[in-house]
Amino acid sequence: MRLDIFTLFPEAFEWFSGQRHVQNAIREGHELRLLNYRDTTPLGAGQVDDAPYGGGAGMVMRVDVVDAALQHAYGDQRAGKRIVLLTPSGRLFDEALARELSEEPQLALLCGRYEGVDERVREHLATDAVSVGRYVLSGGELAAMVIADAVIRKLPGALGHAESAVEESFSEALAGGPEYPHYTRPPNYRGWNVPEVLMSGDHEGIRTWRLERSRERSD
Ligand code: 6GU
Repeated sequence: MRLDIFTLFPEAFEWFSGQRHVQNAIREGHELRLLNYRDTTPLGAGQVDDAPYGGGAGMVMRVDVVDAALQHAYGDQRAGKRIVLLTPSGRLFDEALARELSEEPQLALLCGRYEGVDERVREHLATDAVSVGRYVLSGGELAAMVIADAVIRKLPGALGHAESAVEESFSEALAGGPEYPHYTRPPNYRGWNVPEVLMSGDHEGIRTWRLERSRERSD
């Protein structure tokens, strides 16, 4: 996959880019690019926003600035690329959408800032509008990291062998449900005990217990 994140704050992604699974994915041939709208703005002095028509507080990201960034990255080869605008009013992100996006050869995440992004970006430039929850963040960067993380985990080779096997068995054995609870040593801490069955060596019993706990959590 080529994953492009368009943002005014590429430095916000430094920690994220260094994560093990991200580095693994890059080693496997996937690409992660951070593109700063300011580097390709057609306006003078690095301008990217403007006052809203109709008045009101705050500034709005300009459609020509976003279009220029896409043009710089893709030229006229935009057809068929998944271009996702991050916005609190978008479709709620979930595991199914993470899976779907992970299967795209090309994925662009458009981060907005300020009061918002000119609506014509959503209407004419983006293929999708996605939100990571029903609350308002100050910009799309944290949302982009949430989405990029969930998507990159699904790329072949991103997780170590052990992790990916575990991940697979979760989704199969648990029918897409949430994880079961985990415990490690000590078996008794301040009177808080690890469930007996997990230390019993009864593999069938453990499997059943985990499945039940996972089911309880999806209610
Ligand atoms: Cl994608 N962006 C912003 N700014 N806030 C959000 C969001 C996105 N998803 C939930 N809140």
